[in-house]
Amino acid sequence: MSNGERTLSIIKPDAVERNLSEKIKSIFLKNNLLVLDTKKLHLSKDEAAEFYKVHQSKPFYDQLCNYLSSGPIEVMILEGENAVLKNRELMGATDPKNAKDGTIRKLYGVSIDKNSVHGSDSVDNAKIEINFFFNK
Ligand code: IDP
Ligand code: MG
Repeated sequence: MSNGERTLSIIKPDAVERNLSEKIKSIFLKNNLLVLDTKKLHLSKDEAAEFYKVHQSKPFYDQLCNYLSSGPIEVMILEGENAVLKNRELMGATDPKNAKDGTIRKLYGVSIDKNSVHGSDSVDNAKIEINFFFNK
């Protein structure tokens, strides 16, 4: 049975490397986002480029793809009421320097690229991103 909105979360290489996965998941659970499925993997640069292709015109695209493919990541499907927006709020601003107290990026982010987590930015993109990793 499923009755909530879904979103995709990624724990990025900097956070996997520091063993922050369980701490980050506990923030989701405390905020009523259920972790429906999870997998750990290491993307190739081509796969990272495919995942981030919406950013291909940005000056930081190459750096972004190198970074996401630099080490293991953990991807998960989160489900709950307003999951997309709620996850974005829990993540905090893209640049950890601007993230509010208590957000994941404020707590754990190192820099604008090593900002510990990814989250889908809309319901439509969540579907595309979940399908990219989980085929569902
Ligand atoms: P988001 O992750 O908060 O949704 P986006 O604008 O979608 O932010 O950018 C995707 C990722 O690209 C960010 O998480 C960040 O790691 C990286 N990024 C965004 N803007 C910059 C930048 O100006 N310089 C370097 N990296 C950036
Ligand atoms: Mg984004």
